[in-house]
Amino acid sequence: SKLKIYFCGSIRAGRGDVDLYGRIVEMLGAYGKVLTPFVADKAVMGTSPEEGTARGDKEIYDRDMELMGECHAVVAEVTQPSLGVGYELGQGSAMGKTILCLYRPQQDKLLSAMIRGAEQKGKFITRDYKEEELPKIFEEFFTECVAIKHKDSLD
Ligand code: 6IA
Repeated sequence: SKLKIYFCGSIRAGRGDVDLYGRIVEMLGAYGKVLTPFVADKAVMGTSPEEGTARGDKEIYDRDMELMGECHAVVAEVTQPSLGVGYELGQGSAMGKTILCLYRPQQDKLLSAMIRGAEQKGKFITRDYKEEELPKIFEEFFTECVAIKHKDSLD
């Protein structure tokens, strides 16, 4: 079976990074199955009335928590602060998931201490990055942190 990856990115908190999410999801595809492709779907704005009715919030929450329970690894782009992403990271951490947070340093801003301060070697990692560094960061994360724990899930 294939490694299952839960990708987190801002939806209702703002879609400014959605194109980047798309490139990340594509890169993650080399390591496993991304359970949350909708995070990178440009058609999903999170704010349109149709999205509010087509799928109730409780349904979204229940489904996402089920997927979180199933995954082997969590990757989150945390530059655009999002309540949903912060919540997912807290839940994933409580479930013992191996987590990588990706942050693009911004002038006059600091990443939440509840993310940066959650650091646990090999288990909850935050990386400051530039996009061109992502292939190396993913290679390290999946070989050094995830593969060791989920040898049998890797192809
Ligand atoms: O608070 P935010 O909306 O920024 O939270 C974003 C995070 O919550 C993402 O990482 C998602 O995993 C999750 N999330 C938030 N909204 C949705 C959602 N909306 N569907 C699935 N996961 C969500 C409806 C889209 C639907 C019409 C296809």
